[in-house]
Order: sequence, then structure tokens, then C-alpha cells
Amino acid sequence: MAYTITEKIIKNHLVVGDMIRGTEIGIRIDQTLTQDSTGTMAYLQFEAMEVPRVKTKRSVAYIDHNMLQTGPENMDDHIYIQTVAKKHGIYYSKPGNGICHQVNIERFGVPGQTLLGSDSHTPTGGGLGMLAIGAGGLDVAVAMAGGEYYITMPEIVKVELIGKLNIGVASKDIILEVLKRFTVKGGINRVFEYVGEGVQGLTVPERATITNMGAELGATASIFPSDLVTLDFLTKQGRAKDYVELTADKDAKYDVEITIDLSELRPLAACPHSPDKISEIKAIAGKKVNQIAVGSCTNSSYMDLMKVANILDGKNIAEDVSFVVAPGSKQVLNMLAENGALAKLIDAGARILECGCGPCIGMGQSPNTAGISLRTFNRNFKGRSGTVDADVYIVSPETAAVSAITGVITDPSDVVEFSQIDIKIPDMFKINDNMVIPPAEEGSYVEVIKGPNIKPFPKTEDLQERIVKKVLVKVEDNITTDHIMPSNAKLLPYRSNIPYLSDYCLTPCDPDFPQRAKDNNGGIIVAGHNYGQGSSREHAALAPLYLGIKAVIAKSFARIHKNNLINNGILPLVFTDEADYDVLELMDEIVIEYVKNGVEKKELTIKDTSKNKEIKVKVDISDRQVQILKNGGLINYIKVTKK
Ligand code: MIC
Ligand code: SF4
Repeated sequence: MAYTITEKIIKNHLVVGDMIRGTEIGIRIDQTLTQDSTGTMAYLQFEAMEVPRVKTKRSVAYIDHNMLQTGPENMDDHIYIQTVAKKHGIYYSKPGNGICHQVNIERFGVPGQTLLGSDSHTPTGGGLGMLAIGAGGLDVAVAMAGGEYYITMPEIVKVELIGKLNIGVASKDIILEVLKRFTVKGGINRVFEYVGEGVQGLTVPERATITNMGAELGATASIFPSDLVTLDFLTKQGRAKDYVELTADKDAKYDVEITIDLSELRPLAACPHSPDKISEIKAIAGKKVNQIAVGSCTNSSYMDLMKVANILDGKNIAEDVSFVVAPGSKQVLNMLAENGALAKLIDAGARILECGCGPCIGMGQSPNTAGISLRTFNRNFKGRSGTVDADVYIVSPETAAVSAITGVITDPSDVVEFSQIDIKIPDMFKINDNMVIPPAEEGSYVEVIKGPNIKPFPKTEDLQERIVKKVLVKVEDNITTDHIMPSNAKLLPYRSNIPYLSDYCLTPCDPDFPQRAKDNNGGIIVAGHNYGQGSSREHAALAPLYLGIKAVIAKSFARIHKNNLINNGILPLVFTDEADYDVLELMDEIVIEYVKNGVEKKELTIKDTSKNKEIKVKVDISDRQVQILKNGGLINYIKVTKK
């Protein structure tokens, strides 16, 4: 039997089910990662499971999202995560050590292993040949406790890369091309596997840029083979022992196949306000730019920043451009400092931030009113930058750097000097893990310190037999978790405080929604396609839970958010006939009867009593998820099944 890379890893980790496309399977998780903004909830949930020590091969808790520390809440969270990690067998990556995905690739990722992370860009690990998947915090907590993780056995998309990238074209342009072809909903329940001669020409960090942004396709994961390029990278990270070769068998069968001729690619951008609104840089060249930001888990590697430093060498940042760089890790920053590249950046006029997510999650550096910002990041959802009317373009580091000099969007392949810039992977990366704190050998004596901002997570209720609730908000297609639970410098410190956060739930779509939910004692959300795309933040389910939301009726859901709703006992219902979306209106009264029976049969009839109309909806979930919903959420389900 011939297998794809994905199938080989799944086969080695399969605990429940069979590798039949579209069916639910449970896989064993080797490694987990959390970051601070989803981590506090994940560890509160882990503590509730009363498992003394993690059962994974390696679990790492990163602090990278919120490091502004504008009040005590933030550092309180860090201390909670540090102490809970020490107690339960988890490595702790201190603030300043870098962005979880970048550091995980550098220091911990192992080809052929599975990685589950409470961050949607966890699939970055696929650049190293891991099956790396993003999930809600609760699912990660379960994996730390030794439980398997459930996915729909994915379709596997073969992306064959042929030819060689031209000068000025980057691996970022490859993933932007994939996004152009598949859109932000094209990856749901799919893994994108990269093969072909073009793969060999891409270094691990370049591969990681591609697997990182597979998250924007909505894909379960993206993966590259583990080959000599991987071995070279691991060797230079002092981790050759972690190498295993992993390639697809010659006759492996794929569900969908595409070919990208790298030599035909041109520099691309994702235009406002979606990662799949792709345009050639040429078509938008000449547009005046106010801000340029280099960094994020997509493009903050040593190679990325070396390219930028060398393009800017001896040049000046354009007069009207604010240029900011957030290195991906301490390793990257340290190497740039030692080899002089950091001096080149500073000399040119760059503003250097500490190693972390920074502007990518709206933690500072918001653009000016109606400003134009070029970013090497992965998401350009409206308002995510912190400026509601800013236009954010997602580009490669090359495009960012040349545009920083000219002050207008500039095609790097038009810049002659550019052809002299050839960055090679270094002979050795600088290895110093002194910002990674290992867990205590014996954790029972470690005291877990919880600051006053850390509030308990809201409790779910058993599924009701009859739901009578009003439609409290109606939203369109592609609503992101940034809409449902916005994140910015003001809100991120409250990620451990759901009551506080819930006052902001869905406010970018409808500022009155939280109050309306309170006035009506909860209700129902109506949505279009791909509801909940983007982040893995469980808060996008926990805040609605706190506000008494019983069901979301949508045309379709994004994978992680749908799981988060189910885990928190909220019904994810899908219109059988999409036209019925038009029937439901704000404040319509909805009656759902025989709920338990309907969930079991996976279809329900709901009644819009305001319109006197019956509407059929599907409950498109697995049998296991039926039981989770019937028990009022994953924690209750685990308690019941453990007995
Ligand atoms: C993001 O890029 O939106 C985040 C912030 O990294 C999130 C996690 C979060 O909301 O904390 C993600 O992608 O999962
Ligand atoms: Fe951090 Fe941005 Fe990456 Fe999310 S997408 S993990 S906020 S750098």
C-alpha cells in the first residue's frame, strides 16, 4: 500500500477509527504548545482534570502574544503559566524568547511526530515534517492529559512545486498563490502536502512560511517532507538526532492535485481585508505606504530578517514610512546582533520591537487613520491592526523591504540591486536555551500562583430538551474570531477573565449584541459561510457561552471554532437549505423542540414563530460529538466517561 506523508503519520498515531476520508479519527499527540493568550484558560482546564503530570513527549508553554504589561493582569498571567508549567511537567518559554511557532521549529519540532497547539498557526510545524494542528485550549488540555485528539480524516491535497523561484519572488508568494486558488474556505478538512522538485530548493524556514499560512486556507494542516534540507536545518540547530526521513510513497493517492510552476510566480499581495484577496504587486505598485511591519510567525526567521537587513544596508527608510521589525525569536535577534545585521536595520531607520507577536495581534503599532500598512504577517482582517479603517496588505519580506525604501508599494523583482542578495542558511544557528525553563522533577511541591484577574472558566449546562430563544445577531459570510472575540492591546490582558471579555463579544459586527444577550437571557446567533474562521481562541465560544448563547445557525463553520462550540455545549447548526438564512431576522423567536433526539439523529426542525415558518437544520457532527453535546460540553463528557 502506498501512503502520503500525512497518512504515514496518522497511521503511526491512530488510536480510534480508520483512515477513511470524512470519518472521525482519534490520534495520539506527541507534543503540545500553548501561548499566553489561550494558555491561561487551557491550564485552568488542565488543572480541572486533576492529572498531576503531562503525558506527552514534550509540552511547551510560550509567552509571546501579550507582553506589553500595561497593568498587573498580564504579568500575573505569565506567573500563573510559569508556575503551573513547572508543576505539571511543561517547559516554559519566557517572554522575549520568541513566537511559539518560530521557537518550536528551531528548538523542539520533530519530523514525523504530532503536535497540537492552542493557536491556529500551529501547522507551521509542518515545515519540519510534523503533523501539526491548531485546536482550542480545552482540546490541548485533554491532549496534555494523555487524551487523543479527534479530526475528520482529511482529504489530502497534493501541491506539486516545479521549477525555481525567480529573484525577488519568495516562499510567501507560493502560499499567496495557493490562497488565490483555494480561498479562505478551501482548506476545510484538508491537509496540503507539498511535493516535487521545487521543494528541495526551499529551506525549512521558507517551508514554514507556507505551512504557517495554510491556517488561512482553513486547512487542518500543511506538511513538507522531511529530507536532507530538514536534516541540514536540524543539524545546524544541534538537533540532528531528531531527524527521520519522511516522504510520500511514489504511488500515494491524493484527493486533489495542483501544480505550481515556481518560475512563473510573481511577487503577490493579499489585499484588504482578506488573506485570499490576491493581487500581483505590479497591479498595486506605486501606492503610497504609511507603515511597514516585518515579523509574525509567518516571516520572522533569521533568513527573512537577513534578507531585509541586506536590502536596507546603507539605505534610508522613506520619509513618510514608519518601519518596524519584530524578530521571531531570541535566536534570530541574537544572531542579527552578532553579525551586524541588526546595526544595518537600525541604521536604515527601523524601529526594533521585542521578539513576539506584537503588531500582528494589535499589540501596538496600529496604523494611522485610513493608513496603508504593508505587513509580512498572515492575517489582514478588518480592524485587526487596531485601526478600523486601515488597509493592510500582506506581502513578503522582500516586498516589504524594497517598499520601505521607496515609500510606495514596489515590486522587488524590479529592483536591480536585489539580484545581489543571496542569503544562505548559516553554518550553525546560535543555540542558547536559557529562556526556556524546564519543569520541576517533582512538581507536587510547586505552588501555582493565580493573580486576581484569573477568573474561573464559565460552566456549561446540560443540553435542554426545548430551546425558546431570540435571534440576537445576524452576520454574513467569513466572520472571523477577531469579530467574535476581538483582540487588541486593551482586551488581551483580560483573556483570563471571560465576564469582562464578553462585553466585547461580536461588537465589531453589532455593538449592542452583548447587552441584547443580557436583556434576553441569552439567545441564538445566525451566520453565513465559514463562521469562526481564523484564530483558535476558545474565547470565541466561551464568551457566547457566558452570554447564554444556545446555538449558532450558520451556512457553514470553520473547523476549530466548530469544535470549540461543541466542547462548550453550544449547538452548531447548519441550514439544510441555505435560502433559509434569508428568513431569519434579528429578534425573531426560535423554538427548537426534541433537541436531544434531533442531535442524535443529526437533524432538527426549528420553528421561527415570528414568521410562522419551519426550517430544517443539520447537526453535522460525529457520534462522539453528539455525546459531548448531550452531556453539556467536553469537560462534563470526560467526567461521565471516566466514571
Ligand atoms: C491569532 O493570530 O489570531 C492568534 C492571536 O495567534 C490566535 C490565538 C489567540 O486568539 O490567542 C490564533 O491564531 O489562534
Ligand atoms: Fe502571533 Fe500573529 Fe502568529 Fe497569531 S498570527 S501566533 S498573533 S504572530
